[in-house]
Amino acid sequence: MSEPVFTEIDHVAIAVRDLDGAVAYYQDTYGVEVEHREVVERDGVEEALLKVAESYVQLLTPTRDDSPVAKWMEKRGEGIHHVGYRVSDCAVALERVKAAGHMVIDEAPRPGSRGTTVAFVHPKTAFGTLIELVQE
Ligand code: CMX
Ligand code: CO
Repeated sequence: MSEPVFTEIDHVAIAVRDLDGAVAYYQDTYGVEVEHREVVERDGVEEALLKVAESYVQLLTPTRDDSPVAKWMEKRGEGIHHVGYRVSDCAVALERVKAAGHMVIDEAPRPGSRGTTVAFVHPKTAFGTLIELVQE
Protein backbone atom coordinates (compact mmCIF):
# COMPACT_ATOMS: atom_id res chain seq x y z
CA MET A 1 0.00 0.00 0.00
CA SER A 2 1.32 3.43 -0.91
CA GLU A 3 1.22 6.40 1.49
CA PRO A 4 -1.95 8.56 1.44
CA VAL A 5 -1.68 11.55 -0.92
CA PHE A 6 -3.56 13.83 1.50
CA THR A 7 -1.59 14.65 4.65
CA GLU A 8 -4.02 17.18 6.19
CA ILE A 9 -7.12 19.17 5.32
CA ASP A 10 -5.44 22.43 4.36
CA HIS A 11 -8.57 24.55 4.07
CA VAL A 12 -12.29 24.67 3.56
CA ALA A 13 -13.02 27.55 1.19
CA ILE A 14 -16.21 29.54 1.64
CA ALA A 15 -17.42 32.11 -0.87
CA VAL A 16 -18.88 35.24 0.70
CA ARG A 17 -20.08 38.62 -0.54
CA ASP A 18 -18.85 40.64 2.45
CA LEU A 19 -15.34 39.54 3.43
CA ASP A 20 -14.99 41.88 6.43
CA GLY A 21 -18.42 40.90 7.70
CA ALA A 22 -17.61 37.19 7.38
CA VAL A 23 -14.24 37.66 9.12
CA ALA A 24 -15.98 39.45 12.01
CA TYR A 25 -18.56 36.66 12.23
CA TYR A 26 -15.89 33.96 12.60
CA GLN A 27 -13.76 36.04 14.97
CA ASP A 28 -16.56 37.19 17.24
CA THR A 29 -18.59 33.99 17.28
CA TYR A 30 -15.92 31.30 17.24
CA GLY A 31 -12.82 33.16 18.44
CA VAL A 32 -10.71 32.20 15.42
CA GLU A 33 -8.09 34.67 14.20
CA VAL A 34 -7.04 35.82 10.74
CA GLU A 35 -3.55 34.53 10.06
CA HIS A 36 -3.21 35.75 6.51
CA ARG A 37 -4.98 38.04 4.09
CA GLU A 38 -4.16 38.33 0.39
CA VAL A 39 -5.50 39.43 -2.97
CA VAL A 40 -4.78 36.62 -5.45
CA GLU A 41 -4.91 38.46 -8.79
CA ARG A 42 -4.64 35.35 -10.93
CA ASP A 43 -7.78 33.83 -9.40
CA GLY A 44 -9.64 37.14 -9.03
CA VAL A 45 -10.21 36.69 -5.31
CA GLU A 46 -9.40 38.26 -1.98
CA GLU A 47 -8.97 35.74 0.79
CA ALA A 48 -8.77 35.71 4.58
CA LEU A 49 -7.29 32.60 6.19
CA LEU A 50 -8.55 31.83 9.69
CA LYS A 51 -6.46 29.29 11.55
CA VAL A 52 -8.20 26.24 13.05
CA ALA A 53 -5.65 23.80 14.56
CA GLU A 54 -3.42 22.78 11.62
CA SER A 55 -5.99 23.84 9.00
CA TYR A 56 -7.70 26.99 7.77
CA VAL A 57 -11.07 28.38 6.92
CA GLN A 58 -10.48 30.27 3.65
CA LEU A 59 -13.02 33.05 3.24
CA LEU A 60 -13.12 34.14 -0.41
CA THR A 61 -14.70 37.07 -2.17
CA PRO A 62 -14.39 37.90 -5.88
CA THR A 63 -12.38 40.96 -6.94
CA ARG A 64 -13.70 41.03 -10.51
CA ASP A 65 -16.73 39.87 -12.52
CA ASP A 66 -14.88 37.15 -14.45
CA SER A 67 -13.53 35.54 -11.27
CA PRO A 68 -14.44 31.83 -10.95
CA VAL A 69 -15.88 32.66 -7.53
CA ALA A 70 -18.06 35.47 -8.96
CA LYS A 71 -19.42 33.06 -11.57
CA TRP A 72 -20.07 30.41 -8.95
CA MET A 73 -21.83 32.82 -6.54
CA GLU A 74 -24.09 34.07 -9.33
CA LYS A 75 -25.39 30.53 -9.78
CA ARG A 76 -25.23 29.11 -6.27
CA GLY A 77 -24.99 32.05 -3.83
CA GLU A 78 -22.69 32.05 -0.82
CA GLY A 79 -21.36 28.80 0.61
CA ILE A 80 -18.64 26.14 0.46
CA HIS A 81 -16.72 26.55 -2.81
CA HIS A 82 -13.91 23.99 -2.56
CA VAL A 83 -11.79 21.87 -0.24
CA GLY A 84 -7.99 22.23 -0.16
CA TYR A 85 -6.07 19.09 0.80
CA ARG A 86 -2.44 19.35 1.89
CA VAL A 87 -0.04 17.14 -0.05
CA SER A 88 3.71 16.71 0.30
CA ASP A 89 4.32 16.98 -3.47
CA CYS A 90 1.74 18.72 -5.66
CA ALA A 91 3.24 17.49 -8.95
CA VAL A 92 3.19 13.86 -7.80
CA ALA A 93 -0.37 14.19 -6.49
CA LEU A 94 -1.55 15.80 -9.75
CA GLU A 95 0.10 13.07 -11.86
CA ARG A 96 -1.70 10.46 -9.81
CA VAL A 97 -5.09 12.10 -10.53
CA LYS A 98 -4.27 12.32 -14.26
CA ALA A 99 -2.89 8.77 -14.44
CA ALA A 100 -6.17 7.52 -12.98
CA GLY A 101 -7.97 9.24 -15.88
CA HIS A 102 -9.71 11.95 -13.86
CA MET A 103 -10.15 15.52 -15.10
CA VAL A 104 -7.90 18.27 -13.80
CA ILE A 105 -8.08 22.06 -14.21
CA ASP A 106 -4.37 22.83 -13.88
CA GLU A 107 -2.15 20.68 -16.10
CA ALA A 108 0.84 21.60 -13.94
CA PRO A 109 1.30 22.94 -10.39
CA ARG A 110 1.17 26.73 -10.06
CA PRO A 111 1.55 29.36 -7.34
CA GLY A 112 -1.29 29.63 -4.78
CA SER A 113 -1.74 32.03 -1.88
CA ARG A 114 0.72 32.39 1.05
CA GLY A 115 3.57 31.06 -1.08
CA THR A 116 2.03 27.61 -1.64
CA THR A 117 2.14 25.50 -4.80
CA VAL A 118 -1.32 24.34 -5.89
CA ALA A 119 -3.30 22.54 -8.57
CA PHE A 120 -7.08 22.27 -8.96
CA VAL A 121 -8.89 19.01 -9.78
CA HIS A 122 -12.12 19.29 -11.78
CA PRO A 123 -15.40 18.76 -9.88
CA LYS A 124 -16.92 16.89 -12.84
CA THR A 125 -15.00 13.69 -12.15
CA ALA A 126 -14.57 14.36 -8.41
CA PHE A 127 -18.17 13.66 -7.37
CA GLY A 128 -19.16 17.33 -7.50
CA THR A 129 -16.43 18.82 -5.31
CA LEU A 130 -13.77 21.23 -6.56
CA ILE A 131 -10.51 19.96 -5.02
CA GLU A 132 -7.31 21.99 -4.53
CA LEU A 133 -4.05 20.15 -3.93
CA VAL A 134 -1.89 22.34 -1.68
CA GLN A 135 1.84 21.96 -1.13
CA GLU A 136 3.32 24.23 1.55
N1 CMX B 1 -17.72 23.18 -6.91
C1 CMX B 1 -18.40 22.18 -7.51
N2 CMX B 1 -18.80 22.23 -8.80
C2 CMX B 1 -18.51 23.34 -9.48
C3 CMX B 1 -17.80 24.42 -8.92
C4 CMX B 1 -17.41 24.32 -7.57
N3 CMX B 1 -16.72 25.28 -6.95
N4 CMX B 1 -17.65 25.38 -9.86
C5 CMX B 1 -18.24 24.93 -10.97
N5 CMX B 1 -18.75 23.70 -10.75
C6 CMX B 1 -19.46 22.86 -11.71
C7 CMX B 1 -20.71 23.55 -12.23
O1 CMX B 1 -21.80 23.29 -11.38
C8 CMX B 1 -20.87 22.96 -13.61
O2 CMX B 1 -21.46 21.69 -13.52
P1 CMX B 1 -22.55 21.20 -14.60
O3 CMX B 1 -21.81 21.21 -15.93
O4 CMX B 1 -22.93 19.85 -14.14
O5 CMX B 1 -23.62 22.23 -14.55
C9 CMX B 1 -19.44 22.74 -14.07
O6 CMX B 1 -18.64 22.68 -12.87
C10 CMX B 1 -18.94 23.86 -14.96
O7 CMX B 1 -19.22 25.09 -14.27
P2 CMX B 1 -19.24 26.53 -14.93
O8 CMX B 1 -20.14 27.37 -14.09
O9 CMX B 1 -19.47 26.46 -16.39
O10 CMX B 1 -17.78 27.05 -14.59
P3 CMX B 1 -16.45 26.91 -15.41
O11 CMX B 1 -16.35 25.59 -16.09
O12 CMX B 1 -16.24 28.15 -16.19
O13 CMX B 1 -15.46 26.95 -14.16
C11 CMX B 1 -14.05 25.70 -12.72
C12 CMX B 1 -15.48 25.96 -13.18
C13 CMX B 1 -14.14 24.75 -11.54
C14 CMX B 1 -13.25 25.10 -13.88
C15 CMX B 1 -13.43 27.09 -12.30
O14 CMX B 1 -14.18 27.60 -11.22
C16 CMX B 1 -11.97 27.00 -11.91
O15 CMX B 1 -11.09 26.98 -12.76
N6 CMX B 1 -11.66 26.92 -10.59
C17 CMX B 1 -10.30 26.81 -10.10
C18 CMX B 1 -9.72 28.13 -9.67
C19 CMX B 1 -10.48 28.76 -8.52
O16 CMX B 1 -11.54 28.31 -8.11
N7 CMX B 1 -9.89 29.85 -7.97
C20 CMX B 1 -10.45 30.57 -6.85
C21 CMX B 1 -9.90 30.06 -5.53
C22 CMX B 1 -8.44 30.37 -5.37
C23 CMX B 1 -7.84 29.79 -4.10
O17 CMX B 1 -8.39 28.93 -3.45
O18 CMX B 1 -6.71 30.25 -3.73
CO1 CO C 1 -8.30 27.48 -1.87
